[in-house]
Amino acid sequence: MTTTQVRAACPHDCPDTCAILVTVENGIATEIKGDPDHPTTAGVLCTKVSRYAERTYSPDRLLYPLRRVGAKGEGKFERISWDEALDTIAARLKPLAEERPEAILPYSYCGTMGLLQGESMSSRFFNRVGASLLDRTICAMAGATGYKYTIGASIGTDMEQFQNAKLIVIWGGNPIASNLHFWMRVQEAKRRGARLIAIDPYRSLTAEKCHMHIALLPGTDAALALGMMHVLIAENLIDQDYVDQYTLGYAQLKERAAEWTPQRTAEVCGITVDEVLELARLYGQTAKAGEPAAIRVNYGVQRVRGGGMAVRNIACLPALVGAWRHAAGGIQLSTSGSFPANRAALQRPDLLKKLPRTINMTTIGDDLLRPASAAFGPKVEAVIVYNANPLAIAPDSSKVAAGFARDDLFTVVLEQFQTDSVDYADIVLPATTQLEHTDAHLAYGHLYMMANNPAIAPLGEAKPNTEIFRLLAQRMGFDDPCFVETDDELAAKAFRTDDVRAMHFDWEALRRKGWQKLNMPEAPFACGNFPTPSGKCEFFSASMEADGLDPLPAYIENYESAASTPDLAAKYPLAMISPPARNFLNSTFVNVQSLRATEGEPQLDIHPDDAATRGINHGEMVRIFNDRGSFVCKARVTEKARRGLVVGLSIWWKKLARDGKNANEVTSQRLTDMGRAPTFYDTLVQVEKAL
Ligand SMILES: Nc1nc2c(c(=O)[nH]1)N[C@H]1C(S)=C(S)[C@@H](COP(=O)(O)OP(=O)(O)OC[C@H]3O[C@@H](n4cnc5c(=O)[nH]c(N)nc54)[C@H](O)[C@@H]3O)O[C@H]1N2
Ligand SMILES: Nc1nc2c(c(=O)[nH]1)N[C@H]1C(S)=C(S)[C@@H](COP(=O)(O)OP(=O)(O)OC[C@H]3O[C@@H](n4cnc5c(=O)[nH]c(N)nc54)[C@H](O)[C@@H]3O)O[C@H]1N2
Ligand code: SF4
Ligand SMILES: [Mo]
Repeated sequence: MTTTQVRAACPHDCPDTCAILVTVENGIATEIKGDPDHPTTAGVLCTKVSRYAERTYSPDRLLYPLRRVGAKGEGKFERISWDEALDTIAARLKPLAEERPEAILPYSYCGTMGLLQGESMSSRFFNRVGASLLDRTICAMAGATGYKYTIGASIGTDMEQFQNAKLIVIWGGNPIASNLHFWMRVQEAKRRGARLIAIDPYRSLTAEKCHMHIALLPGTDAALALGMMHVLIAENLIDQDYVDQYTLGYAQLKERAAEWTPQRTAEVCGITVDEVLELARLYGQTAKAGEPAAIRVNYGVQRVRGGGMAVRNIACLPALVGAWRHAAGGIQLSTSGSFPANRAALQRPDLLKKLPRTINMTTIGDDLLRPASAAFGPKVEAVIVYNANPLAIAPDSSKVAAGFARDDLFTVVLEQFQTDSVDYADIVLPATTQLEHTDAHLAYGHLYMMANNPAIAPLGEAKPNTEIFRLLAQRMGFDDPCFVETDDELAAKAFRTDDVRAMHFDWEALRRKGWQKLNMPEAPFACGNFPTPSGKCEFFSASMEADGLDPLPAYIENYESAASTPDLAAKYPLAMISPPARNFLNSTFVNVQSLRATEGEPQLDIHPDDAATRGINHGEMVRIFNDRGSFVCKARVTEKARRGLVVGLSIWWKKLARDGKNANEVTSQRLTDMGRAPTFYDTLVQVEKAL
């Protein structure tokens, strides 16, 4: 018997990007555990990825190319050979590529976060074709844009510093579910005496464990941050020296914040004046005492109309109180901007002969149904889906399904499992999992470059995405040398060694060690040096003004709320949010039996008062609906949901739900104030007993 241990990295869309050790016995992966030496992983994997072997060896894996034999959506397929699959695809794509390449659309997101199996060979392929570009907005673009206007880039407090903070504000995040290794640091901080505050409309697993929980109305975070600024300024809790040296626009900010009295803030946010005061004072006084005050803002705040502005306002706070002076102070939204990934070398945008149109992945529902026009260009005639499950995860799902059901649309899906999206494919190509392919990773919660070595041979006839696009390029007759580069050759280009942060990057060394920290200062903005146009933290942003936005922190109401749309709220009085369930990763893992068993079935948390007025008892089936659609699930009557709020933890596979639907039946395709991103948590609904 031969036993080896292989160094791997978790591929999932999770800020923690864990370092993994895979035990392989006679070619079979028998154990998957966290690397005890990797500082943020610390030997711990979440429940989901501890089951990665169960997922990889699942009898449900797609192992052979398939051709659809039933109707679109029905999910009936027959096995075909790779040659036949590739020839069929090339035959459909070639004439389009010659005549109207923009009729071809890639649809991909972060099924894997790998730099190779994500966007490398695939982007080269679509760039060479001249296909429509995809605006990858579905997750983080609103917040990233608001943060960029203010701070300059997605750079923030190092996860490894948080245990030294004296106050930690967890703002619109549920790290116990979605950022476990950060939560481990928070626990350590708590043991050392730190206070924890959660700002979340829902009493999440995390909010439950904090000292203070502010359950504001969804989409009102921008107002809460303005109210905090008001109190900080009025009570002289700001760091005038930091403000003078390293920020821009304080005088205007002061005027703006003056409008946000604690009374007005409390009213808009649906909380008490005391809560506003206590939050601002705890934050300001911690910083004033020379202690580190840290904010972990997460993407939960930015899935509403004013999501970009909300993150921007929150990102102003650390500069106002000088929290950046400490390595353990400041704020983290994402650390991805610290990584000098060499996307140009991997993706080769120079292969584009001219700049094609861009289609926003958030509005895929409408865009698949759009006819050709001068403004839009050709209708979409072929979609190649990889690393994504649009049928389950995109908003306004009935439109998405109608789009993918089009008989004249040619759909190819590269997948590991028969997801809701696979059911609509004409051709299905089996993809390898992280145990079967090579990859290089950055992270968005820590600062380590990561390597993933293949632990086992590909199962069945599955192939890595890179290899599939190499083969497709060959079939299309693309003879550019970049289409024969191997995965190791790609990985060797993953990071830019001309950037001081990654100058020590060497793929051979990285793949042996598994991980390597970037060269980054401990406290990135202790002395200013913000990567903004002014080099300062921009309370006033000329770039925002140029982009037609309010240049100062502002509050933008939800598209749908009792305050902004009272008529709609009369019909649909409950605000619905659908944040991640702990045992799933977006829609990944929903088909893993043991994890689905833990989640039970799709549920909706509803406040006892809201349940009582509708005659709904705990455990009964309910129907959630609005003008866009409806879905059914089981009611969980609980005070975790504040009055007026319902919470459906997500993202369920539609076909595994009783009525074949999920929460995205009722979400809308409307976009955020900036970043062209989705507004999943800006949704009014009504709930009734299901018959
Ligand atoms: N287990 C697990 N982990 C995951 C994921 C998963 O699906 N499952 N998904 C991954 C991905 S892709 C992402 S983007 C991250 C997402 O993880 P987070 O960034 O943590 O964001 P969300 O999960 O969308 O929401 C987190 C919290 O925000 C709250 N929230 C909703 N609306 C508002 C609001 O208007 N204001 C405030 N203050 N809070 C609000 C929700 O109630 C929820 O408790 O997690 C990643 N990690
Ligand atoms: N209602 C509601 N909707 C949401 C959200 C929400 O909070 N509420 N969250 C949104 C957010 S934050 C995000 S990031 C998106 C996530 O949306 P997606 O990125 O589409 O995420 P998943 O649903 O996990 O689908 C990823 C798919 O990629 C596949 N995959 C994994 N690795 C590979 C590989 O190497 N090759 C190939 N070919 N396939 C692979 C997996 O099997 C999986 O089916 O969903 C969004 N949708
Ligand atoms: S999903 Fe997140 S917490 Fe779980 S193993 Fe992967 S990186 Fe770590
Ligand atoms: Mo996401």
